[in-house]
Amino acid sequence: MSFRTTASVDYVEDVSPGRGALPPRAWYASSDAKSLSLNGSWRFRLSATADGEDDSFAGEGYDPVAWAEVTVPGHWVLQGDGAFGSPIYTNHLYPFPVDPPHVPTENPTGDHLRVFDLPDDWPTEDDGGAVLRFDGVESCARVWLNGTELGEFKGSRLPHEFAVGQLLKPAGNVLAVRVHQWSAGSYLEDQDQWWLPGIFRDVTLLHRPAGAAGDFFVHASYDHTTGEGTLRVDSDVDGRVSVPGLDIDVATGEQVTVAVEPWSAETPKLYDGELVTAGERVPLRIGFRTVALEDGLIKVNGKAILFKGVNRHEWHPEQGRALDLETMREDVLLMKRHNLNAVRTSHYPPHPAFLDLCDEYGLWVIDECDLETHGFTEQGWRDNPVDDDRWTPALLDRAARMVERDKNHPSVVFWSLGNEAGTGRGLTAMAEWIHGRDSSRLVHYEGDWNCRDTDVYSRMYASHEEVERIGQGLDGGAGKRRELPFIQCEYGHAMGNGPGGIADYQRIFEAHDRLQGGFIWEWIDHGIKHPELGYAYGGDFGEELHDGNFVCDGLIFPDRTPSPGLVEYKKVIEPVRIEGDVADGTVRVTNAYDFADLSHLEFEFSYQVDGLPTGAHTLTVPPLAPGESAEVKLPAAVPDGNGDDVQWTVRALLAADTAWGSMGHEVAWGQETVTPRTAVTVAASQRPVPGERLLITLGPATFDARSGRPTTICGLDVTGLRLDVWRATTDNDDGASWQDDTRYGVLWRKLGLHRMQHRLDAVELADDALTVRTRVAPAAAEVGLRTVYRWTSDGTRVKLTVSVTPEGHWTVPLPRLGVRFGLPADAAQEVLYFGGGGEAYPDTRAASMLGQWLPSIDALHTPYVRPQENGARADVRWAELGGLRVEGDPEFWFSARRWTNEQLDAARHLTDLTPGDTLWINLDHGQHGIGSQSCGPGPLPQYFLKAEPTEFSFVFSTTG
Ligand code: IPT
Repeated sequence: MSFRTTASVDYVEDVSPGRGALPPRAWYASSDAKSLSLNGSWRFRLSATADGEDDSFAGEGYDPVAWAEVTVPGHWVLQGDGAFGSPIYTNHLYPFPVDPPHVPTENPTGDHLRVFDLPDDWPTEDDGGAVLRFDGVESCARVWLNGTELGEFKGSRLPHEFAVGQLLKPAGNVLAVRVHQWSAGSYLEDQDQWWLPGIFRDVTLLHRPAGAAGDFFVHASYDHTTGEGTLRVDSDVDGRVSVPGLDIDVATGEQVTVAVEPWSAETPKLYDGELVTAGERVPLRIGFRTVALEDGLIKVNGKAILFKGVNRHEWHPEQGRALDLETMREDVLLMKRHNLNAVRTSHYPPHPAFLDLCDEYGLWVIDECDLETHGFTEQGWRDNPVDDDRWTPALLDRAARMVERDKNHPSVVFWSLGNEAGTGRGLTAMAEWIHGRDSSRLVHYEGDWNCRDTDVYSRMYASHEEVERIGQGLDGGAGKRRELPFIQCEYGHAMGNGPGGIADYQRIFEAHDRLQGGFIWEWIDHGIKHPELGYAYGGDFGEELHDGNFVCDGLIFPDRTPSPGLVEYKKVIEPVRIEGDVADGTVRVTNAYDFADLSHLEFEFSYQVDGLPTGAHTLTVPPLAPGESAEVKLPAAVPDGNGDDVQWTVRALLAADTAWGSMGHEVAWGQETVTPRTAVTVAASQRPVPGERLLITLGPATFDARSGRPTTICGLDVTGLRLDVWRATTDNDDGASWQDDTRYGVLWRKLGLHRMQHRLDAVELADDALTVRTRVAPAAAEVGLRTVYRWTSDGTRVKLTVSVTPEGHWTVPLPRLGVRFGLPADAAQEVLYFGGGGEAYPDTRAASMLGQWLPSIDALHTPYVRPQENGARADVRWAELGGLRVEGDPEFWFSARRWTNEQLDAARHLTDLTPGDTLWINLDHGQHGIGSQSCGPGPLPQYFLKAEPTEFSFVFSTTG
C-alpha cells in the first residue's frame, strides 16, 4: 500500500480544521473508565518535506529498524542534539513567505510510531468503545491506527479525539502519527514564541464504556444576595449528580439551589461531587461563582474585582512547551506566593491540568484561544484569515475546542478570542458562538478597540497617562466601549531589567473603578538551555529571521528563579497596605483583597537601628473586611539607639499553613523611617603631602600626583577611580525597534556616553584638600561634564566630594552618575551594607526594604539572559567590603561586579562574562529609571536622571 502523490498532502494546506476527529467535549479524568497513557519513547523519522516518505510506515508489520527515538510529549527540534533540526524564534514575522494557505516545500515532517499492547484488564470490545486523545500537536497531524487512517487535524494547543474502539487489538497495536511543522494552521498560530513542532502534550487511549458520560457542562452560580448556589449539570448522557458536602443528589439537567460557600481566586472553595451515568463515574470539582458585567464593571459574586495578573506562556528551558504537572504546579505556587491573582493563558489554552491547579489554588483565568495572525500586519492586514470566510470554520473549531474542553473550570472567567489578529468577521463569528454557548462568562479580545465583540475594553502597553484618562472616562471612543470596564491585557514588559513604573500603574488602577487591573507581560523567559551559551534565544540557532532576546521577557528566569521584577510586582500588588503615620505613632492597615478578610494573617512589628532589628512585637490588627482600614497604635516606644536612622517594619505573615504557602510566609510589609539619619562629617584637618615616586598622601589615602587618582585607600589598592555615567544598556533602555526618538539607550550610544574621555585640567594641593579638576565628555560632541573631585581627611578617614556641572546643550538624561573604581579581585567575597535589599532602580524600588544585608559579590549579579545593567542596591547609607567602609552623603546606589560595565555591555550571553583580576565598584548618586520601553512606554519623567549641577560625597575609612 505504498504510494506517493502530491495529492496525499493536500490537507496540509487546507484551511479546514481537519477531518475524522470527534466533536469537542469536556476534558476530564474518569474515576472508573480505563485509560492508557501512550506517552513515552516513540520511534521517529524526520523528512525534509511533507511528502518525503510514503505512508507505508503506518501499516502493520512495518519495521522501523533505522528509525531514531523521541520522547512524547516533546518537540523533536529539542531532542536528538540538533540531529532533528532547530527551534526558530520570531515575534510576529512568519518564518515563511506569506501566501496563505501555502507553506514551504521544505516542511519538516516527523513520522512517529508507537506499538502498544492493551493491559490485561482492558475491557472487551463489546463493552463500549475507545477514543484516542491528542492534547497538543504542532502544527498538523495525520493519524493511523493498525493501518487504518483516522483523520488529520490542526489546532496545535487544542485536543483532538478519534473513535478507535473497532480497531484495537489486545496486543501489537500500531499507532502512526505524521506531524508536519508547517500547515495552513501555522497562519493562525503566529504567537510571539519559538516555533516548536512535535507531539508536545499527552497521547492517551480512553476506554468509553457503554453509557459513559461523554460531554457535560457544570453550571454552578452564586447569588451573593442570598448566599445560595445553584447547580445544574447538563450531560449528553443522563445520570445523577451528587455533592455529598451539600447533600445534593439530583438528576442531570435538574437544577438545585442550596446555601454554599462561593468560589473566588482568594477563597477557592471547591466541592467534590460526582456525575454518575450508566457506564461511568466522573469526579467533579465544583466552584460556585457568578461572573457578570454590571454597572460597567466586571463583577464576580456581586463584587468588582481587580486583576493582578500575568501572561503565561507554557515554558520549560529543556522541554519547551511540553510541561509536566510539577512544573505547572510550580508556576501556580510561585504566582500565589507572589500575590498574583490572575493569569491570561497567552496565547492559547494551556495544558488542561494547569486549569485544575487554578481552580484548586485560586487564580482568575482569561482562557485564550489558539489564534494569532500578527504577521499580516506587515501587509496592512490584507488577506488576514480572520476576515476571510474560508477560514471561519477553522476559527469556530478552535473556539469550540477551547470552550468545550475548559467550560467546567470555575477559575475561567473570560474567554479570549486570541491575540493580535487584527479585526474581522471570523472573530465576530467566534464571539457570537461563544456567547451563545456559554452565557456565564465574558468575552475578551484586545485587537478591536471598538469592542464590537467583547465585554471589556482591553489594551496593551498603554501609557500611564492614557490609562489614567481611560479611568476618568475621557478616552473618547465609540458608544459601546464607553460603557465597558478596562483592563490592560499586557503591560509592564518584563524583558531584561524591569519592568519599571508598575507601582505607578497600580496606583492608577486602584484610583478608578473602571480600571480593573492588568497582566504583566510575561511570566517566564523562554530561554533554551544550551551547552555553550547558558540560555539560547532568537538567532542562536542560525535562524534566517529572528527577534533575538525579545523572547526572554519574563518575571522569572528560564530555570524559574524569580527575577527582581517578580519581587517588585509582589510588593506592588500586595493585598494589605501598611502605611505609617510617624507623627501620631500609628500604622494604618488596609485590606486590599476583594473577598478575603485578614484573619489568615498575623502582623509582626519591629524597630531597626542602623538597619538591625531590635526585637519583634505582635501587632494586633482587627480582621478587616475587604476595603476596610484600621489605625493601629505602634506597640513599642521608639528605641534610643544612637538617635539616628531608625525605621519600623510591619510584616503581614500567613498565620497558618495554606495550600500554597507555609506559616510565616510574608504576604505584605510596610516600613517607615522614624528618625532620619544624620550624615557623617569629616573635619578637613589634614594636608595633602607630596612624597616620593610622585605619590601624594592624604590621611589614609595615597594618590598618583599626575592623575590625581587614588592608588590606595585605607591600605587597599584602588584603580581607575573616576566619574562614570555609562550603564550597559538594558532592554528597556534600548527600546523596541519600532519606537520613536525617545529610546535613550540608542541616543546615549549615539552621543557617545559609553566612550567618555576624561581630560585632566588640574591637580591642586591646598592646606585642607586635594582637588582634581576634569572635564568628562564624548568625542565629537560639545556637551560635557565639568567634574571636580575634592579629597579631604581628618587623619583616619578620607572624604571624596564630587561636583558635576554639565556644559553645553544636553538633550538626554544620563544613564547613571557616580564614581567607579577597581579593587583587587580577592579583596572581597561579600559586602555588608545598610540600604535597600535586592536589586532596585528609581522606578523599580517598591520592594527595596531597608536593613543590613550581606550578599556575596556573586549574588549582586542578576543573571538576565542577555547581560545588561543590573544589581544596583538603593538607599545605601554605608557599605563595607574588603576592610573598607564607604558612607554616602546623601545615600547612594551600590553595585559591585567582577567585570567592567563595558564588558557587561558587550556580552550577549551570560557565558560571555568571566571574572577578571579586578572587582569593580560603582557608587552612584543617581540612576536613570528603567521604564518598559522594550515594548511600551519609557520611564515617567520623575525617574529621569537629568544632567544638572550635582554634588555628592563619600567617606572612606577602615571597617571595625
Ligand atoms: C505583544 C504581543 O501580544 C505579545 O505576544 C508579545 O509579543 C508582546 O507584545 C511583546 O513581548 S504585541 C506588541 C508588539 C504590541
